[in-house]
Order: sequence, then C-alpha cells, then structure tokens
Amino acid sequence: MPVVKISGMSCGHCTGSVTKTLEAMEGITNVQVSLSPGQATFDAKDDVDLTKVAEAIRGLGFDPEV
Ligand SMILES: [Cu+2]
Repeated sequence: MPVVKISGMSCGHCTGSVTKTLEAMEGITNVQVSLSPGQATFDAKDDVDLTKVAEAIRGLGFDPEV
C-alpha cells in the first residue's frame, strides 16, 4: 500500500479534496488521508503511476513527497 507524505494540508477541507481527487483516479481504492501526519495511503493497481498521483495532489496546491 503506497504512502504519500503531503505537506500543506491544514484542515478537513484539505484532506477532503485530496481524498476526492485520489478516489477519482483509475486503479486507486481505499483512500485514507490524514492531517497529522500529513499523508495519504491507498491501494493501487500495478499500473498506477505514482508520479501522476503526486501531480494531482500538487494541482490541488499541496506538496506531495513520492
Ligand atoms: Cu484546509
């Protein structure tokens, strides 16, 4: 299960938008996003490109570390 550290999330809206965005991505399920520590965990099929996941998170204005 991938773990992506994310900086810049500060409230439930932030975690909610990351959760929604990741859940909408093909091949990603069981998304859990936490504020403390700032991170996302999820199940990903083998063909999921984590750099795309990071790009999507960055597009929301947060700073992922993959
Ligand atoms: Cu927020």
